[in-house]
Amino acid sequence: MKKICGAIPANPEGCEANKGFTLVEVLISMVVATVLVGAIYSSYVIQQKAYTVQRDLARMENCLRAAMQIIRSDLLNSGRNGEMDGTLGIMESRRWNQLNLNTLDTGVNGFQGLTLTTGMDGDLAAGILPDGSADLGVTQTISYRLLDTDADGRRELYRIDSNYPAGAATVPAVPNGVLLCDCIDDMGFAFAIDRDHDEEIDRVNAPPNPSTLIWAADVNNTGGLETNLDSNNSGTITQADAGGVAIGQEVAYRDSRAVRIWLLARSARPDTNYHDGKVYQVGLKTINPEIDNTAMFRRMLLSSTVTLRNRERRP
Ligand SMILES: [Ca+2]
Ligand SMILES: [Ca+2]
Ligand SMILES: [Ca+2]
Ligand SMILES: [Ca+2]
Repeated sequence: MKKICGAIPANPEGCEANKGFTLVEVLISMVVATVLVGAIYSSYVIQQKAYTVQRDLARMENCLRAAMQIIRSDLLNSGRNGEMDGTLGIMESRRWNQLNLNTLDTGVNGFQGLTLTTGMDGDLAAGILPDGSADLGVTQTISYRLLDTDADGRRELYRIDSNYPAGAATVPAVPNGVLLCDCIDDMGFAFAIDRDHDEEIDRVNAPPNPSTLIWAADVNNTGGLETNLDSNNSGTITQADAGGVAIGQEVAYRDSRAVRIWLLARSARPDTNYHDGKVYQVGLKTINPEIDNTAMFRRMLLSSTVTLRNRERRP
């Protein structure tokens, strides 16, 4: 018959031992628990990091696509109902300082912008529209600029609209400006042109590809197009084009017939487990993250071409 044992003294003779855990067992349990909690925590951290990266990428992509859509739409409307005398349409695409709206800058802090105009209600001349309403002869000037107003190393893309109330600007330094994207690394534009006005976009007939388009840009920042960015006539603009080749006499923006747009976004935070070995071409600029020591940032490049609709009439 089993004896019921009291609590004290422990394990008197004849009693069935009421064993607790030994110190070794407790230590082993603690080690196992610690390892388990550690594994669960690292798995949580890894998942959290993956989630943050995915969220950042999704945000960049949404931002890029929305901005591209707005730029495309403005380009399609540029020069609307306008005369082909240079008073409506694309005005300039030069490099501007990232801190000062009115300062041209071909250096490292200079970023390519775009300015275009459209007749708000007809053309520049006041008069009566076909539907009988008054044509006030009002124009709308829209500029796209990259600025780093919050000095975080990434550029903010602003759409500056002359018809937008200056008092309602989102940033005081950018009157009439609306912030489209705050994650931009760089922006670029190139222009397909018709210099001889034969209604055909001008091409280069040279090896290796006959009839490649001239993609002109204002590399010397003078306000006219003088450089073909596709200098090796490969049909694409890459680092191998080494900044482009001269096309002879400077071409006015009113002779452009299509616009190529590049938008490059960059993640907010560096990722020490990530290495970007790609080289990006954004218009006239080559961006090599390895050389810039920014290879731990994720980037996303979006490019699109707009054929300008409002170029059929000439004075
Ligand atoms: Ca910034
Ligand atoms: Ca032509
Ligand atoms: Ca020029
Ligand atoms: Ca090329």
